[in-house]
Amino acid sequence: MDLMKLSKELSYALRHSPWEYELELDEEGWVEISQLLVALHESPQWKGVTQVDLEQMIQASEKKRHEIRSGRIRALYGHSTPHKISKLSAEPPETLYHGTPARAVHSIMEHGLQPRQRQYVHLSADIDTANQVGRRRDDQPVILRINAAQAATDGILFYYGNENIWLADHIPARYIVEQ
Ligand code: HQG
Repeated sequence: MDLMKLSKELSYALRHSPWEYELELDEEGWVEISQLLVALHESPQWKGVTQVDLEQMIQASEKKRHEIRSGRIRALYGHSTPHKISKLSAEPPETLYHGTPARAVHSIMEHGLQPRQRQYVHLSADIDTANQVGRRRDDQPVILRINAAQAATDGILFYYGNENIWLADHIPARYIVEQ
């Protein structure tokens, strides 16, 4: 079983297009695994997929993108579905980071970090992660430093994605510094 391909299919279903799989995400993005498996089994390449495969997929992935709990599964971040997934706000680390292509920096320093196509802005807990995120779009991404503690004090909400990723609704430019 190609676990990376399975992970991509799951991210597509659980972040972007659940209706194509006749799935409905609940408020926190969960779906029943049994329903997901019914949908996957309709496709010849996923005919034999089981819950154990989903568990192995999560374990084998370098990034923790999905989570299984009590017979349900969800994507932890990345959503673009129209109904915003609700996340519990949490106290962020003092500093967060964001890796972005050089061409985006001017606009970010003017308008702040915006979620663009997704529901939330994605921030990285460390510079390595920010670099990885930025390299998806630019060989030499710019790493922005976010003064998360100050933003939180001023009332900006942050949400936990996974140990490397934090989310926010919008980060005004005054909390962002070019590294
Ligand atoms: C940029 C992947 C101009 C922002 C990654 C980014 C991450 C602006 C792009 C996760 C802007 C949005 C999310 C502004 C933001 N002007 N550009 N005002 N505000 N941008 O893909 O953070 O592998 O939606 O800098 O690793 O790159 O799929 O967000 O370049 O964790 O699990 O607009 O997705 O995870 O791009 O990536 P994205 P992102 P997975």
